[in-house]
Amino acid sequence: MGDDRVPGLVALEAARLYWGNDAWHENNRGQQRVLARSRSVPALVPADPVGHPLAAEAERNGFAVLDPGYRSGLIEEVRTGYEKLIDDPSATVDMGSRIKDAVRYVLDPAGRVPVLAELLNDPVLSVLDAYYGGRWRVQHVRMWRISHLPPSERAFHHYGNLWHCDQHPISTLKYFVQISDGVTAEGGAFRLHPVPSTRRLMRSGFLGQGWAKGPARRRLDAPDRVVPFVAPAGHGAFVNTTRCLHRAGIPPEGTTRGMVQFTFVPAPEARHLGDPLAGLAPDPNVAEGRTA
Ligand SMILES: O=C(O)CCC(=O)C(=O)O
Repeated sequence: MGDDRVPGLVALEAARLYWGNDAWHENNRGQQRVLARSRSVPALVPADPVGHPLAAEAERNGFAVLDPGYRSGLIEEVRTGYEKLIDDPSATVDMGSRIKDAVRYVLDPAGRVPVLAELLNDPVLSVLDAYYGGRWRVQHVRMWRISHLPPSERAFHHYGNLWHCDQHPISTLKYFVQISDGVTAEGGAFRLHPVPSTRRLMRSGFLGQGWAKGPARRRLDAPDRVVPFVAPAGHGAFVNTTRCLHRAGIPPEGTTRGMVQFTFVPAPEARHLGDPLAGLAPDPNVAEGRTA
């Protein structure tokens, strides 16, 4: 194992210094080209004016928070679907890496809760159209619940509770929809470092999965740098989880936090104007025996 790991770790350290994230070269430069090509000839002109500034913000800082103005009752319907399923063992899978039920995913949430499709309303679609020049597709939809972790478990990986960057291509964009009410920065809020702060941390001692030395160690949880997603239920956040260090907060004892997440990737053709979730297969990575 040692022989394989050394070049891997060297390449990863080089990516941290050069790109300021944990993705490999082809996932950075190659995907910059993909995005530049698809934006150069937009396939669709976003119908909603909210799209361009938020897409520009997502490009610059790696994230953009929006209130998509969902119709009255939509989030309650999503939450009803979530609450009906989340304690049903035949509809969920526990995927914690040490305490299995620390994180529980709904199997095929888009199929079981069809109202999730309405979360991709015009303002959301307009951000995606602006970001991808109209050429994108949904890779998967996830819905999960995270639970409290006792202090003795918090240094271990359970469900993205340690600071990390994903290793997806940098053209991947995720859209998180807050479905729990009362999420706080001290509690279970998802949180992130904007791209400029992530780059500084990567270049000043970030070592991976919550580990850091030197200046990065002091700065990882600095309240003036960390952006907590504390918007009320029904707000959304576009996040480039490859370019932004991020982690889940730990919900206070006796509480849990739910989330819906859509993952988007570039597509060769313009998106069709129908339901973007039509024909979407269940996510193969949400399955028994896998970990979050
Ligand atoms: O806030 C969470 O539940 C963790 C999300 C996360 O780390 C991810 O989607 O990569």
